[in-house]
Amino acid sequence: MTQTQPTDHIDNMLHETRVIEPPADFVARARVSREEYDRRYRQSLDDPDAFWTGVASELTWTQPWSQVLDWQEPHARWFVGGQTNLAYNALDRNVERGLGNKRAFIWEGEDGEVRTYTYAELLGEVKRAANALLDLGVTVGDRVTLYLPLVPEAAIAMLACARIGAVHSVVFGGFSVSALSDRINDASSKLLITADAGQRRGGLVNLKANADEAAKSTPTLEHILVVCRAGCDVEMQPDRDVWWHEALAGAGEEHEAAALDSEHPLFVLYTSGSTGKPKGVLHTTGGYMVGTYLTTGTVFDLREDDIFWCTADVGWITGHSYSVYGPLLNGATTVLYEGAPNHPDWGRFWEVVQKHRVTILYTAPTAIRSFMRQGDAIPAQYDLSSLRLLGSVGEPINPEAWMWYARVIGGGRCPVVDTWWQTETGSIMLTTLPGAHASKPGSAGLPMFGIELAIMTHDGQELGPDDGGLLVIKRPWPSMLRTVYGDDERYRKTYWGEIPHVYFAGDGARRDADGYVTVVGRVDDVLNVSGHRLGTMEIESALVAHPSVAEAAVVGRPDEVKGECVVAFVLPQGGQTVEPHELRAYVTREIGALARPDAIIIADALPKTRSGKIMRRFLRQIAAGQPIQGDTSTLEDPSVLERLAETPAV
Ligand code: 6R9
Repeated sequence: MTQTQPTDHIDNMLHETRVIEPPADFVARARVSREEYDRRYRQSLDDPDAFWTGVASELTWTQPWSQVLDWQEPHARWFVGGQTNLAYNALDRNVERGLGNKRAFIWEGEDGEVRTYTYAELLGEVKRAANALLDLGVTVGDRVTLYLPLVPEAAIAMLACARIGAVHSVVFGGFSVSALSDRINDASSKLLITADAGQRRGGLVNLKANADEAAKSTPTLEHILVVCRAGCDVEMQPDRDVWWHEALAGAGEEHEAAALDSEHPLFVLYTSGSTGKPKGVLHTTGGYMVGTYLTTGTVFDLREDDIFWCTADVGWITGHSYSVYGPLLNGATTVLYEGAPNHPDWGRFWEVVQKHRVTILYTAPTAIRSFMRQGDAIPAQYDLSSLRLLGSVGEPINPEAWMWYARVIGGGRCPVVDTWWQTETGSIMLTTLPGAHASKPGSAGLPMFGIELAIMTHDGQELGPDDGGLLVIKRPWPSMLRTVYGDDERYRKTYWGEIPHVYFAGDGARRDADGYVTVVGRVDDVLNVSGHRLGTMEIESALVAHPSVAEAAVVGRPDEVKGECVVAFVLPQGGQTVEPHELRAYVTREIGALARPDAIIIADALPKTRSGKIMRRFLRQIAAGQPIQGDTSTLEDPSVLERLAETPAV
């Protein structure tokens, strides 16, 4: 790295001008060189059939496709007519090519327990789990909800579903009972896989108790399969509940992966949108497989002896694509860590890196900023010399955090890739390739192969260099979402209806003269709190469901560590008093702790237009403690703003 000065305080991405060349020795060994990127990128756009045929042919298909892409806007079918199995490609294929004794997973529990699985062992477990699912009556196309801590069984269950053609829907273990039951009902899941409890910061999260509560209102559920993680004494309902270990012990050892159509649904993953309830983003088999395979190998410059650690929980898309599917498809060794980054202390991540000799670390800006706050002395106590490449994902990374990550964690020798993508895109869309491109801290970089993007105005005008606008994608790509589960109209409207003929990502961005794209953040009513997407409407509906709340408006406020935090303006029901702690507990119960408001402002009125629309723009300014800017004349009562600005948050 040419520039590893201590960070200065120019921390504004719009004025960031540093350019950091990748280290020469990294460039010399890189899987993709600059010329190679240029050549392959050009081919991917000029002759996409040839390009994608080349990538997909590196994997095993039981029946070849007859057409690479069938695009009937806004619906894409990739590798049409082809048949394959993702779990086969992730496991059997690697065993067949001699990787049977290679470690697939190194799992570490929060309590320090370590379990490893070779490819052959993992395949054996997945075959048994596949048979156990079949024994419970799960068949091809059925939905299975997973509500688990980050234990190996979570990945095994995902792979077992993929192996038999059941559609998994992973619900993050931090979500509440009602969030869980809503997701089970939306997918009409037949089976729920959970654990007795998860371990978090030394305490227990009683997942089974939540599952029991949720199951009271989920008529489609037939069974609950329970992983014994914490050895808790949980109530098992006869006929309905089955222990995971017993089901697997009783299941057959042999299982042949089902040959599935390329467009067979692989999973649903719920994510927040700007309106209404969370959307079930649907991904299918062939395209998702090809997208995660390609990006994991090239973006992370993966080689035989790498130890790859993506710190995301499998409850999020990053965990799906880069803790489980992408690394396994590449035959890599992956670390899974169950716990929190600060348990028992802020050295925990670095202890994991040191202990398992992690070579590639992929984590989120919010974690990096938290570490940065704790100072350089903590990571300095650990041997981080095994690291050779660092990645960032989930939200914009501010240049100061980028520089700290490169200097303190990467020792000035590791390139940093800032990867932009979404639950909907399935795999990485924008990044620099570590041995091919210079980095510009704060800017994600260039499009991945096959990704053609533009920055546009709302009315579809393409903008030139340095103009801020909306990030759109101009053609389909293999790992794109196929629809919103059960609501194709919402799919059309949300992603292809904002601007004609392009995919609308919901992010604002700008591109510089070198083609580097800087993603600034959401342009819709979606907050990004510690890298997790939350809809303001979702939190508002949780708040107004409380009996003492008449109205609520939620906005984001910039936060040094979380990126954004939740600020709620709450109007009490006539004459009632609102207890802030009660509201926080209520939101936690309705959605989960990640949605709990950081600040609550009890208001006597909200700023509304004459037609009754809440002007969130002004609320954002008030929440951030900024002076009110903009035209207030459309407000029914502009004096509301002053009163709100003077009301202290609680
Ligand atoms: C993978 C993931 C997607 C939203 C996305 C954007 C933000 C993610 C980013 C980034 C700037 C990056 N985002 N990565 N913004 N730079 N490198 O995070 O998926 O949970 O669906 O969130 O996150 O706003 O639209 P998801």
